[in-house]
Order: sequence, then C-alpha cells, then structure tokens
Amino acid sequence: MSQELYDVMAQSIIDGEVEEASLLAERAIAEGIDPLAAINEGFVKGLDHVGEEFGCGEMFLPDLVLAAEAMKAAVAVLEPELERTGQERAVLGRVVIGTVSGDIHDIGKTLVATMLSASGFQVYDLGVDVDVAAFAQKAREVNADIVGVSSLLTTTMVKQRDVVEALEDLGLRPRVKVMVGGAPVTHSWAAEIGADGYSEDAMGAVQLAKALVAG
Ligand code: B12
Repeated sequence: MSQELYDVMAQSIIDGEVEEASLLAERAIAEGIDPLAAINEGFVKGLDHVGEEFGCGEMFLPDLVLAAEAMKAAVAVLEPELERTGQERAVLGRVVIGTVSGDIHDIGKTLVATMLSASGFQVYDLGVDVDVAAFAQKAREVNADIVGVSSLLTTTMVKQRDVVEALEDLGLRPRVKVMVGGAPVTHSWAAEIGADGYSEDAMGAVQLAKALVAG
C-alpha cells in the first residue's frame, strides 16, 4: 500500500473534503486495503494534524468541524468492511460504551465500539454526552462484563472516575470491569481512578477487553 494514498486520505480530512474522503475510503476497499490501516495510517493522521493546528491557533473551530465531518464520512464507508472482516463468532462478552457527559466527541469511541463488535463482543453504544448514572444503569440492565468510558476533554475526564464510583454504588464492582480511553487519558490516570485498564487505540481496546473478560 502506497504512502501516497495514505497521504491523500490525510489531506482530504485536513481540507474537510467530505466527498473526497468518502471516495478515498471506497477506493481503499476496492484496492483491498485493510480498513483499519486506512483509518489509522491515512484519515486519522489528517485529523491529528488538524487537532495540532487547532491547539496552537493555526486552524479554527469551523476547520475542526469540517475535518470531523470528512472523517465521519470515511469511517461510515469503512465501518461495514471492518465488521465484515471481523467474521462470525461466539459472543465474547457484553460491553456498555459511551462518551461522558459534557463531551460530544464520538469518532474514536464509535471506532472502539465497531472494533469490539467486529471482534465478537455484544456492544451497547450509549452515544455521547452520557450521564454518569446512565452508564451504571445500562450495565446493570444488560448484565455487562465491561463498561467503556471515553473522554476527549481534560475538563470531562473526571467523569470517568464518577462512572467507576457509580458502578461501586450499585454494587456492580468488581464484577463489571471498567476501561477508559480518549486522547488525554493515560495509564496512570486509569490507575488513579480505579479503572481496570486503558488503551490508546481501538485495536488495543479489543486486546484489553479480551484480557478483562478472561479475568
Ligand atoms: C474532531 C474533533 C472535534 C469534533 C468532534 C466531532 C465528533 N463527532 O466526534 C468537534 C468539532 C465537534 C470538536 C469539538 C470540540 N473540541 Co475537539 N477535537 C477533535 C480532534 C481534532 C480529533 C478527535 C478525534 O476524533 N480523533 C480521532 C479518533 C480516532 O481518535 P480518538 O478520539 O483519540 O480515539 C481513539 C483513542 O483515544 C481511543 N479511545 C477513544 N475512546 C475510547 C474509549 C475506550 C473505552 C478505550 C479503551 C479507548 C478509547 O481509541 C480511539 C480509536 O483509536 C481532537 C484532536 C485530537 N487529535 O485528538 C480535538 C480535541 C479533542 N478537541 C478539543 C477541544 C478543545 C474541543 C472544543 C472544546 C472546541 C471548542 N472551543 O468548542 C469542542 C468540545 C465540544 C464538546 N463539548 O465535546 C481539544 C481538547 C483539549 C483538551 N485536552 O481538553 C482537542 C485535543 C484539540 C486541541 N488540540 O486543542 N472537536
């Protein structure tokens, strides 16, 4: 797979070209490129660039919004392919996942949910801006094995701790494991709040979930 195509994919996100991003995603499938590689080596690189530029005041919110739309368009094309290549298998466990309240970032969380589901987990995706109590209630309702909590903002990360506590309050810990993620989240933060694990990406999240259900 040529670096050139990955670079064009990244550029389509930087330019916020929704049509172009979705056409490139289709091209990746037609050329037999691993859909996760297309996301991680191509499109995400563009989004990272936009995030950096935004962080240092070189790009602005409308750029971020357009980049996110282009990213979502590409992921929407690649998602069925990710699921298809996951193949049929027995349910490995039940995972409740969502982005904490106050935070509407959903691209990474949805990618993790898709990869978990493609890998054989039954996934209950609560979406974004999810109340702390809703994570715990859903976990009890579906008898979850794992609760996955995403936060992309430093200001909302503290809600991950609240989810751990809400599960404790309902008497669901330690049976229900908690995994956390999102750009500002780290291993040490996960340990500090009493979560059972952290992963920096979707593939790592699948490995982590498998390890957590294996005990
Ligand atoms: C796209 C984007 C947006 C889009 C989101 C669209 C959407 N539908 O998601 C929009 C434009 C809406 C947006 C808004 C804002 N954003 Co924004 N955004 C980003 C950006 C550029 C990319 C995020 C992304 O999708 N990355 C790609 C995915 C694939 O990666 P990911 O999310 O990190 O997820 C992976 C891992 O983290 C992990 N993971 C994620 N979740 C989970 C969960 C579990 C359980 C596990 C195990 C793993 C895991 O696996 C994922 C897959 O590999 C980031 C910069 C960056 N590079 O992170 C800024 C960024 C996160 N945003 C930022 C900010 C400040 C904002 C705003 C406050 C801006 C504003 N002034 O309004 C608002 C907040 C709105 C809100 N209340 O939530 C800051 C956050 C700073 C901070 N540390 O707090 C960042 C870092 C940009 C920056 N450098 O300043 N944003």
